[in-house]
Amino acid sequence: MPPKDTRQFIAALKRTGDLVEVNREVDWDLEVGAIVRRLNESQGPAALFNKVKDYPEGYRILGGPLGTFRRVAVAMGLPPETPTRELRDEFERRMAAPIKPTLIRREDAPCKQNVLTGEDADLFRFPAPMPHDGDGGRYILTWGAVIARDPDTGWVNWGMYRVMVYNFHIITAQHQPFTDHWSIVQKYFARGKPAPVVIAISMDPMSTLMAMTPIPRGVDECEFAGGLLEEPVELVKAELSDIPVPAHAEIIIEAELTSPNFRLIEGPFGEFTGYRSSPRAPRNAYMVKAVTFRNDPILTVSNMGVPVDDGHIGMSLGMGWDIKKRLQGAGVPITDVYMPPEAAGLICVVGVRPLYNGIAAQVGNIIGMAATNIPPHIIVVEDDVDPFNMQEVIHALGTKCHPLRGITIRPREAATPLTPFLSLEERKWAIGPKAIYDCTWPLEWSRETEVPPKVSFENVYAIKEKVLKNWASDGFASPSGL
Ligand SMILES: Cc1cc2nc3c(=O)[nH]c(=O)nc-3n(C[C@H](O)[C@H](O)[C@H](O)COP(=O)(O)O)c2cc1C
Ligand SMILES: [Mn+2]
Repeated sequence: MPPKDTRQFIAALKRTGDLVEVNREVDWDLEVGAIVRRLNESQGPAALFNKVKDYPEGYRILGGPLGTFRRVAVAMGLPPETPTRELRDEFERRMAAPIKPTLIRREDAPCKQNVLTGEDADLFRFPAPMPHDGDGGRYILTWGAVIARDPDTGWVNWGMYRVMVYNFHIITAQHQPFTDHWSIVQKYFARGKPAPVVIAISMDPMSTLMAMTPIPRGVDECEFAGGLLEEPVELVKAELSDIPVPAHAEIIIEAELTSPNFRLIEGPFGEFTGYRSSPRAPRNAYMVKAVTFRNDPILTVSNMGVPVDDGHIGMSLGMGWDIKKRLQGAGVPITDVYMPPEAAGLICVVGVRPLYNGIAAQVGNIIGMAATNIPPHIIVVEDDVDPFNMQEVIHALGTKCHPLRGITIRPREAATPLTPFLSLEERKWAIGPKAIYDCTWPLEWSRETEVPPKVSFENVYAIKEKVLKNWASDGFASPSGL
């Protein structure tokens, strides 16, 4: 069974050897961040910090929850060594079968074990880390959900937004304009009303993964989390609003965005691209109204930066899922889609069956229509290349993509303002170019005289079968696959 809260997830990671416990006292000020960062960059295990400076015994930090595909497998209740493609296939199967949440009683909800309101709702009770040297403050949410309810339809949205502690009862956050969360908040502002918002930290790992996944507008992320968990997510009503909150989260912050003009300083922050690319600036501020939390709360921390971290793994699965669905929905003859986590969400590889000319351009058009944080580099390969196999993809890019005919530039697309290669002006207006690399042979080239034959074991040897038959008895190991 997939773990249904952070504690079960920690126990599962311990069993599979994917967690190291740190029992000496560590500092929330940079030390936790530095350790998690180094683990990310070396694809190391998750870390459980059992003693955090200045905080009571029992207040722990889980660092790097989903920083490897192995840990995603554990979170899905699969064997940790599940190959990436199989893991992704199972992810897609479960995403196709969402399950509606259930509402449980307040007294059964662990997140209500402690309830503090007013002045007592003090954010410094929790060991929010200063994640990177150079960050503008302590970040209480680096891996969690910001939850809001559409005032027109009742639809409940979960999105992931970094949240900085401004002072003991004010938080600041940065919202990219195209997100669902921001569209909901705007509706309250249009009516001159404050927007009630709930922040959930340390939910079960699948719920958190759904908060960062581009689920279509109007659909609840929470139902997909249920699909991935293969059972309903349990929710409970918030203390001060009618927003349902995840009952097994470790920490819940209930807050209010009072007006679009209530802006206080936020950032900078070491971002998912592996750079610090957005400035310290006034951004939206939320007033904290209540905090509720489990006894001995465990804060989950992701430390974004140079790949590979939890966000990159999550984007590979979540954004890959969204793009693949869009391409399939448009009837493009694709073989598969893979977003290599090493490219921090900025490269998407699309495999196609080259049935007609111009498929690469069509792929670019459709991905360009996604109102989401979309990759600026799209590599289109044909069906002799496995999009999951970077050795094959990089070979195709080098050998099949004509630098003039093969690269299509879409000069002014919606872009994330965090994209490091954009000019300051482009970042400010969230606009930038996109490149599509066509690594398919032109259909009009003669297969006999123009397309050069690929000199691979698979392609050129008539005696392939004989070699394969004797391979193991000759003493060779199977070539490592994915
Ligand atoms: C670790 C992490 C932090 C993120 N922080 C932000 C952020 O601060 N602001 C933002 O606009 N998007 C951020 N994102 C991207 C959004 O979570 C993503 O676009 C999500 O789909 C938004 O959900 P929504 O449109 O349902 O609100 C972050 C993603 C990850 C993985
Ligand atoms: Mn959404």
